Amino acid sequence: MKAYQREFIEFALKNEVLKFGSFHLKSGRTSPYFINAGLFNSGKTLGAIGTFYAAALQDAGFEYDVLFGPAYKGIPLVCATALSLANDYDKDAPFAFNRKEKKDHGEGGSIVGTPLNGKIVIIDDVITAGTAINESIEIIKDNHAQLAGVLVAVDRAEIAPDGSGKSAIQAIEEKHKIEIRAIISMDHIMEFMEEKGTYENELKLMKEYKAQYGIKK
Ligand code: OMP
Repeated sequence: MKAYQREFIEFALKNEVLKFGSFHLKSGRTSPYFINAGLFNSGKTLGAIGTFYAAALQDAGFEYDVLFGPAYKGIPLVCATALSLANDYDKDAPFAFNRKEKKDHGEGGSIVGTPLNGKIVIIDDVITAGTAINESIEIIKDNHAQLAGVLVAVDRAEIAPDGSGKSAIQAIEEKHKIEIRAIISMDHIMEFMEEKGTYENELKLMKEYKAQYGIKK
């Protein structure tokens, strides 16, 4: 685990973005942990999350023209990432996001910001079963742009609910011939818990959840 990944976990715990307990997921699964990126909800926390995304984006080495943050949670994330790229890496990355409702007056269309042309990297919060990411990929296709990669904060590393036995990420990577990168994965969270030694019960539940829904490597 890299230093920024450990810092991200500490930061997420401190801001209760990462919580342990019992959570009902969109996929119908009941998870012993949850990531609520909506809690990066102040200037300082958003500034910090931007630096984590930018570091992970640099690490990923994607070649891209535009960063795309899907509505709603991806919008502040893509803005914060672009700001950190400018401030910390002297990179002026164009970015865009979508409206959930189509506008038929004024400038029209559903994309706000720079047009979705060329190679696009999606910046989003969490991947579980891949539903949200697949919706974003459709938007990129509808705009005749090319998908260059996906960056999320957390890869929950779970098998897709389609019965294929593949991970949600693997299925998307193979279908679109791209790479999906994350600041951290479920394994990093578990490694952190092992290191701390104070999460005995929570870690046991994480292991059980992983055995049931985790990707088989
Ligand atoms: P999928 O669309 O199944 O990949 O789930 C990803 C979405 O689920 C995220 O964009 C969130 O809306 C939500 N989610 C979280 O925010 N945090 C989690 O830890 C788990 C989920 C989830 O419901 O799976």
